[in-house]
Amino acid sequence: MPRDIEKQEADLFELYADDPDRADEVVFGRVPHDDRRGFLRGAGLASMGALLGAAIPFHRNMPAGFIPEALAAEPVKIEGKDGLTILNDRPVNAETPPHLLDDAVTPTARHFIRNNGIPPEDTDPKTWKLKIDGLVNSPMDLTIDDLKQKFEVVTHRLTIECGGNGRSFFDPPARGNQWTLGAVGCSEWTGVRLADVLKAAGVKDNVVYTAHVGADEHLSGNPDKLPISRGVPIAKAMNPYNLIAFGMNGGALHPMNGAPLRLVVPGWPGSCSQKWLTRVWLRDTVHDGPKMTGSSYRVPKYPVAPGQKVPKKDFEIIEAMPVKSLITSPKTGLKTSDRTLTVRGHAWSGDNAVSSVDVSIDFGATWMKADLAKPHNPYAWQQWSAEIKFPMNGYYEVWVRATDDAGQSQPFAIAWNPKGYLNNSMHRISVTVA
Ligand SMILES: Nc1nc2c(c(=O)[nH]1)N[C@H]1C(S)=C(S)[C@@H](COP(=O)(O)O)O[C@H]1N2
Ligand SMILES: [Mo]
Repeated sequence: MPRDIEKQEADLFELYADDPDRADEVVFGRVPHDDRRGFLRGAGLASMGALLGAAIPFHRNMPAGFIPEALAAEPVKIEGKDGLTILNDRPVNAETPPHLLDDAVTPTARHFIRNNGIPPEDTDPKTWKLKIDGLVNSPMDLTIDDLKQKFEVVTHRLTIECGGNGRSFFDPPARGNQWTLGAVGCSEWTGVRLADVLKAAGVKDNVVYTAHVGADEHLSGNPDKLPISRGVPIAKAMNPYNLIAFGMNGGALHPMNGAPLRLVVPGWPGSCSQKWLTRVWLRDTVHDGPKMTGSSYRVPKYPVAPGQKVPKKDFEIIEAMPVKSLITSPKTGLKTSDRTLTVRGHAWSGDNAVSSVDVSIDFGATWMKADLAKPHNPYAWQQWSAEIKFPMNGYYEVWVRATDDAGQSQPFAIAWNPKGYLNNSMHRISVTVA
């Protein structure tokens, strides 16, 4: 058994959450390159027992590959969410199909969910506390009312994209949530500027990095473990578009999107935007909390071939997200008798703005410019549209490619990396004209 799997065995709960197939393999001992699974015995039986919290008297009657009801995914309906595709229910992870992301401002019901742990139960905004500490002149303990009274309240449209969006297209595959296209959204967030709060606390000269802490629980239930705690270099933290947000689209934050308080650090991997925020800690070193080190939210410093093994020391932390675009209308698979078609969607690029969007209906041989709107504010995704004329009936693909103001454009092929991050290859849809 490879060593990394052995290590994972220690935390089967996490493995079931992260990669049910692999967990299944560990427990049932599937024969490699074979769909038959072994019987539940030995280490597999012990692991399953540990997972269920009890011995299994009739385990001999359990069919091979059987997932006990206690672990089986129940049909999930997430209150206040609509049309999302659920990738995992412990922890909850759900993405939005592209055609449901058509609005310039992503409705709360359509904003994706990426959870690494179990959201807190007590989320009363009246008693919620945020601590600002570490290398500051005056550490602060703030309620949400304090934030509203002491600092300017602002509203911005801010794009949040998970670093692993697009992972499902990796070949060889990468472990983790198999996001397709919809781990991205641009809601309208209301809050106070992180920079204003940090300035009020007095940032010491030797601060290098922030460290973000939330109130969600580690999947193991161990209260001493955080599911995730990431941070950003202090220069990025002071960007005026980072918000400590208590409002989403004119209402409250959705419980799965961090209610009652979260960070929104747009342009960088969504993981920087700590939900259920309880603490921002300033440090004189690059933060080393859970999911900051190893290969989490890190990519090789140099291009690697698909499947290539990369030593951990050659990974670097992902900073700005790459230029990307989506076709949100029509939905892929359109059958139409009309030779004229309007296609539209959004485009965004990390810390940059998008300067042009092009579409192709001939597999990239020729491109035409789409109309592109300016961002509503920095870090808001930009709307584009194009009117296409198909020369004759038949099967077409519409491809879209955005270019940002730094001259960076989207590739067709995926720049493969071991954990499946930063897939900004072009989005395409199929259209049949008949
Ligand atoms: N406390 C906490 N904050 C978190 C996470 C989490 O698991 N716990 N997930 C992060 C990741 S990986 C992403 S992509 C974004 C997703 O934000 P959303 O769920 O509101 O869409 O939240 C980030 N903030
Ligand atoms: Mo993420």
